[in-house]
Amino acid sequence: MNLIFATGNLNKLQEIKSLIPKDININDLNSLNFYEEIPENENSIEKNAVFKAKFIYNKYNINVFADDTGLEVEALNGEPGVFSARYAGKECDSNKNMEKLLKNLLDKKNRKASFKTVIALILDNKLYKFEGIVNGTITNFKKGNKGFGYDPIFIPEGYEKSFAEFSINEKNGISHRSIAVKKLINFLKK
Ligand code: ITT
Repeated sequence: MNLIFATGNLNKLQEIKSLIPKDININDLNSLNFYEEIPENENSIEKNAVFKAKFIYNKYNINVFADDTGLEVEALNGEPGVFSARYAGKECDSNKNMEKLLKNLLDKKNRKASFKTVIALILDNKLYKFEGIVNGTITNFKKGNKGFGYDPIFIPEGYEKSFAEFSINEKNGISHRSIAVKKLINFLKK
């Protein structure tokens, strides 16, 4: 089976490729000569995932899935959530996003947070959705240099190290993305 993964994020691609069995062939957007950024203007993680998958499906009429992920922090009423990628504004990057988040949590005792991934799959013109959530806490400062995005400031429940201190295989053992991907794989194998 051939599937396009509609992402511009090479870290996600690497994580997902190492979870998907070899008989499911994943190609990225470069294989379609698509190098643009797909807009993410919806008001939920689920809707953004669906938008990204539909955007590519409508353009290329090809089986495709997309991943939208957000970090939801309890003491910030679920922020950055759908704004995770652009939390620190237009010129943001992961460091600026993490710094803003740590600053906003400076006076907060409640450090609870969760990562949520929704994968939207369009297969033979039908839409399917798969969700993965992992609970944890936000650190006081960045720890570790593996992973990507908010990984250095997120400690999953039951652990003492941040996701950026996990190897890719360890992260794939418990992460939000891996929970959603495993549901996707089970569905595709049926
Ligand atoms: P797409 O092309 O797939 O949309 P993206 O990087 O824009 O890639 P998202 O909108 O899903 O992806 O991600 C929102 C933000 O959350 C972004 O800043 C990511 O770096 C971050 N993020 C996503 N998955 C993460 C993970 O597993 N660990 C840490 N941060 C993550």
